[in-house]
Amino acid sequence: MHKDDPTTLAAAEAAGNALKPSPAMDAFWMPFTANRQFKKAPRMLAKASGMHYWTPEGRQILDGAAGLWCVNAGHARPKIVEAIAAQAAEMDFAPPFNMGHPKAFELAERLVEITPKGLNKVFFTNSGSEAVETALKMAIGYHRARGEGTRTRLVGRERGYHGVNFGGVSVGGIVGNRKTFGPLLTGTDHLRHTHDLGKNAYSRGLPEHGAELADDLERMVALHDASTIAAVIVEPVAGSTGVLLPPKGYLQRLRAICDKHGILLIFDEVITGFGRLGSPFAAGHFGVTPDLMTVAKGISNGSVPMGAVFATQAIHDAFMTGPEHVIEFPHGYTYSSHPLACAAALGTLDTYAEEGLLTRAATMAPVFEDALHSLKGAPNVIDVRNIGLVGGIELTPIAGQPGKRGFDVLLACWERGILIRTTGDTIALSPPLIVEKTHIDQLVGTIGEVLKVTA
Ligand code: PXG
Ligand code: PLP
Repeated sequence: MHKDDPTTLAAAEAAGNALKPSPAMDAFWMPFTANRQFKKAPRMLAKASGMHYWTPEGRQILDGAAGLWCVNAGHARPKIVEAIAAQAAEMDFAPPFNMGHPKAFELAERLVEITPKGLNKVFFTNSGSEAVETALKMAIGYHRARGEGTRTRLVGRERGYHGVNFGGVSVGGIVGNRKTFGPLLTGTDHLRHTHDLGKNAYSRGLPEHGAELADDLERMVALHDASTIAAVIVEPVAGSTGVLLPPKGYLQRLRAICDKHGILLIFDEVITGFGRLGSPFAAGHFGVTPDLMTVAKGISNGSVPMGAVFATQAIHDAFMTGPEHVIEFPHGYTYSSHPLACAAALGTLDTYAEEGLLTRAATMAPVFEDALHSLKGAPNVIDVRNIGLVGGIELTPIAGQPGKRGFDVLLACWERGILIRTTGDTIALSPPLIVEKTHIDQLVGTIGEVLKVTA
C-alpha cells in the first residue's frame, strides 16, 4: 500500500491512526526550513484534495496558504490531474532548444488572451526565481540591443522578494537572504519599502499614505543618471515579507517616473498573478501595465513546476535582429516549456475559466476582509491588512526574539488543523480561490483561539 492512497488513509483512521510516518530524515536538507527543529517534530503531509491536506495519520488540515501561494484552484483538481497523466503517457519530454511541441505554443496563446494588453510574448521557465533572472536579463539585453548598453543598473525595493538566485537576491530586499552570500550583483539599488504602520495600520484594501515613496526612483536617477538604469522590479503586493500593499497611487507614480526616464518596469506577479487579488493579474487590477511581468505558482496550480515571463512586443522585437540562423536571446532552461508543465497549465487555465476563479477573489474579498478585521483587538495583533484573498495579520514580536511568536502561532495552528504561512511575526493567509465562508470562519476562528492561548 502506498501512503498517498486514500484507502490507506481511511484504513489508518479506522485503525486508530495506526499508520505512522517513519522515513529516515537524515539525508534531505530541507529548503527554507529550520531543519533541526523540523526533524525533531516533523510536520508531514501525505494527501491533498480541494481545500484540504491530510497527514500520513489521516488528520485533516485546512489549507489557508494555497500550499505556498500556488494552489489557486484547490488541490488535485481532475482536469489538471488527467492532463498531466495523459501527457506523461503521450510524450514525457521534448528538447526545448531548436525543437517545439504543440502544447507549448497553445499554452502561450492561451496565456496572452488573459494578460494585460501589450504583454503578448511568453518565455517559459520552471520557477519564479528563474522567471526573475530571465526578466532581468531581458531588460539589460533590450537596452543593449537598442544601443543603450550603459543601462545595466537594476533597482529593486527593500523587503522585496524575487526568489533565491543571484539576480533575484541582488534586487531583493530581505537582509537575511542576502548577507550570507557575499557581494552579490554590483550595480543595484533599492527603493524604500512602503510599509508604514504608524500611518496605515488596519487599512482595508490599499493604504492611503505613501504614494510619494515612488519618488525614491527620481533620487536614484539624480544619483546614478537614468542612462545607467535598466529596470525597476517590484511586487505589486509584496507577499513573502508580510503582505505589504501598495499605497494608493504608488504604482501609477512609479510607472510615470519609469516612462519619463526610459526605465523598464518589471512587475513580479509570482504571487499576485492568476486571480489572487480578484483580477487575473495585479497589473490589470491596478490599471498599471509593466514592460515585463514574471509569474509562476498559479500558472500550473502548483502541480508541476512552471514559471514564465511576459514581455511586450517592443522588448521581444529588439532582440529579433541579425542573421536568422543565430540565437537571438542566449538563455533558456532544459525544462523550459516542459510537456508535463504545459499540460498541467492548460488544465489549470480550463479549471480557472470554468469556475470563474480568476475573479472569484473579488466576490469573496468582502467576507474575507470582515473576518480578518474581526481579529483587531486580539492579543498581540498590531495590524490587519487585506486585498482580494490575501490577508496579513501582524503581531508584536517577543522582545529579543523576532519571528518566535509567528512560529509559535504557526505550530499551534497546525496542531489545531489549519495550515497558515508566517513570515517573521506576520501571519499571511492566501487560501485557494475556491474557499467558502465556512473555511474562512474556521481559519480566522482558529487563529483567534491560538492568539489567546499563545499570548
Ligand atoms: N518572486 C516572488 C514575488 C515570489 O513570491 C518568487 C519570486 C520565487 O519563486 P520560486 O518559484 O522560485 O520560489 C516568489 C516565491 C513565502 C514564500 O513564505 C513565498 C515564495 C516562495 C517561498 C516562500 O511567502 N514566493
Ligand atoms: N549544469 C550543467 C553541467 C548542465 O549541463 C546544465 C544543462 O544542460 C545545467 C547546469 C543547467 O540545467 P537547467 O537547464 O536544467 O537549468
